[in-house]
Amino acid sequence: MRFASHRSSAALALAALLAACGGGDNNNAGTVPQLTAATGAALTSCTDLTTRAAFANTTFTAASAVAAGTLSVAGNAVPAHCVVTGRMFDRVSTVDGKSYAIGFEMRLPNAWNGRFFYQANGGTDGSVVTATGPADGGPTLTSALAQGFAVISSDAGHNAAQNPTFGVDPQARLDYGYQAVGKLTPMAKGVIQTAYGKGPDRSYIGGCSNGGRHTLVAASRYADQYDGFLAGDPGWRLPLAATANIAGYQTYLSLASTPGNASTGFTTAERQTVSNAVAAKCDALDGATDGLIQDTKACQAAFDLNRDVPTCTGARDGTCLSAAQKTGIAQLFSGATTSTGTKIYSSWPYDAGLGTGGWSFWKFTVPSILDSGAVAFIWQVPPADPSTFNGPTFAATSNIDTLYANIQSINATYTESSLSFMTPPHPADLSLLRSRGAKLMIYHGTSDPIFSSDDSVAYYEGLRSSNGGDASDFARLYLVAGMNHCSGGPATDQFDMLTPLVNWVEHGVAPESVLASARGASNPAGANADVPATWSPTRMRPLCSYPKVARYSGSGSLDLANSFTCQ
Ligand SMILES: [Ca+2]
Repeated sequence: MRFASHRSSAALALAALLAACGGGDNNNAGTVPQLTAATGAALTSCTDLTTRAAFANTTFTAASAVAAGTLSVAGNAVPAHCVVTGRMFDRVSTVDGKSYAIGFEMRLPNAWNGRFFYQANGGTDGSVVTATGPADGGPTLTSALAQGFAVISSDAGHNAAQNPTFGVDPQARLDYGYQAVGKLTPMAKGVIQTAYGKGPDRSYIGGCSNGGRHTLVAASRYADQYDGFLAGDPGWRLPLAATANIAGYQTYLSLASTPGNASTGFTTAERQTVSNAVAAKCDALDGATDGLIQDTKACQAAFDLNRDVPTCTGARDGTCLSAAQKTGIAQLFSGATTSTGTKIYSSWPYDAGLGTGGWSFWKFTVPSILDSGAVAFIWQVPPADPSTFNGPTFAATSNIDTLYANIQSINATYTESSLSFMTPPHPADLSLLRSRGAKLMIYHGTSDPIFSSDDSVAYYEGLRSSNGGDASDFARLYLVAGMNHCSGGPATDQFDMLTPLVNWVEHGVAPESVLASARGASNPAGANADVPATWSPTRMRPLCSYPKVARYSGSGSLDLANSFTCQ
């Protein structure tokens, strides 16, 4: 309700401003303010923080000094820092009788850069991941902690053993959805104040997958708390994505040559055949036949599954698709629907990264082991009975129309639907974020098989249309050609997007492009097995601010970023 009341007052103020200026586009009046840069400070206490830092509903369990080099990121020693652990809002659920708390750790550099980073984690949370603060979704060469940020990481209100049945408790649902971020943020800023003698000058939040979702939810709900938002492959409509993935799983089961094995409904050889057919139509559209389809939008118009992939005349042998496969797979790429034709989630772009193991894992394995439990316990109303639940059976046999209705339901115990607590309210309205001078950067792999880059494009187009057709003064989107879910795929999937975000927020340097590298053999953060052997292991590309795409200049190495320009 706080958000709604703020929004209406902001709208009134904006209307008054527009009237004074003689009109203009909604939300897009005037230039955005420039925020000042953060200044650093030295850590003044550590082991005494458990007693010095006192906050309501908070128990600090330990604080200890961590020597330089104890942690490393991509072989680089993380500088000396202090780690503080604790939990907030200890409670016993009146619904399931179980104990819950919001567990966290904070890592506070001895040499602090004056900034705070909220590390938003993936999956269904439940683990206090080491708070190094990844600077993008995949294996990175740097981290927020190594760059001098004070970082917090949390389990978002339940532990790993409570996954996914924590959803039986309605408050644990809400903490996971958005409230843990709201509860932890002021506490974390208070700890920083105690540890350094001043609070953070600038605050950032970022993560990939569910962490990208947390980030976009925070951009709507907590725009007053953060100056920079870094959302990777965001599952910003996660319950819908999971339901659509279960629908897709059932389609692949119906096409399976081995009953019960969804991966035989669209085999590795068949997926590579489709990838090759897509590349044949689309790779050169960006000027370079280099295995990367940069012009994703043009590709969707150029490629036709039915026309461009051979139809099997006999048995399936990996070089063709059966007529039934073409119908079923084309339907899933255009977006799984209910029985009455309502699109559940999103379309998916055809891309060159469909033949990878990552694609297979998310489409054929995850519905049974992750989507099923999340839908059954965390999102549907009422939740399933943990004593009789079977994930594979749930994924294979649930009626999709029923799931689609149940994730939008409420009752007297579960008073907020999953689409309310999991997704950003009023996603196209970031007027508070923009008017404060805060900035949002989103990246998304075009071969992501669980959250569609089309859905991030839809989110960004919503921002553009509510800002007179241009949101680039406060929000940018970068599509990563070929990248699977947060990393992997035939892609340049290694990049530091946090540094450009800081430069934009604090110095006004608009990030027209971000430099990205392939993770070939010998990469310090670990090699990506999907990098083709024909590429340099350090191939580089500019990731371009949407709607621009990286186009080949016509000369120069296909492995060098400066052979490409954003157009
Ligand atoms: Ca190309």
